[in-house]
Amino acid sequence: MFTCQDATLTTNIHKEFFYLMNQERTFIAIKPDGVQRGLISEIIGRFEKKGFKLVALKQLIPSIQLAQQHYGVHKDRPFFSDLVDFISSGPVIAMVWEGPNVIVSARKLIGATKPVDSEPGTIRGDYAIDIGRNIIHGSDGEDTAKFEINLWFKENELCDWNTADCEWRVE
Ligand code: IDP
Ligand code: MG
Repeated sequence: MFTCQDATLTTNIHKEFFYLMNQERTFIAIKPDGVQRGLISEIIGRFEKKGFKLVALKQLIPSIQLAQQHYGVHKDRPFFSDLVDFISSGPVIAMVWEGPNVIVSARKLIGATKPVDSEPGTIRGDYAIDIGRNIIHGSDGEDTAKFEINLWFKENELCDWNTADCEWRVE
C-alpha cells in the first residue's frame, strides 16, 4: 500500500523493507485562525516542499462534539472550553500527510506550542504570536495520529497513491 512503484526499489528487498518501516501518516489541521488569515496555501506549501505526500484533505466547520473528542486529552485543562469553542468557530482544513517519520518531522515544521518558543522558520515561529491562536495542529505521536486520522476521516477519504517522482524523494 505504501510502496513506491519504482522498479529499483521493489527489486531491492532491504531498501523496500526500510522504506515501509519508515512510512507514517499524521493528522494536520489548519485551525480557524490560519484559515481566516489566508495562510492555507503557505502552510500546505511547506509540507509539499518538504517532500511529504498529501493523502487526504477537506474543509469543514467541526462540531463541538468533534472538537471535544479531538482535544479530549486536555478536557481538565482550564483552556479546554475556549479551545473547543474556537476550533468549532469556523472552517478548518483537515489533512493527512504521509512520509518517512512524518509525525516528528511535521511537529518540527510546525514549531513549539507557545509561539514565543517556536523558532523562526517554523510555521508557528513565522506566523503566530499567541498560544491560543497558533494556527495549526499536528499529531504528537503514533497512537495520537491513528486516533486523529480515524476521528476526522473515513477510510474511503484517504488516497493511496504514489508520487511520479517518488524515487527522487526517498532512496
Ligand atoms: P500542540 O498543539 O502543540 O500539540 P497542546 O499542548 O496539545 O499543544 O495544546 C493543544 C492546543 O491547546 C494548543 O495548540 C493551543 O492552541 C491550546 N493551548 C495549549 N496550552 C494553552 C494555554 O495555556 N492557554 C491557551 N491555550 C492553550
Ligand atoms: Mg497536542
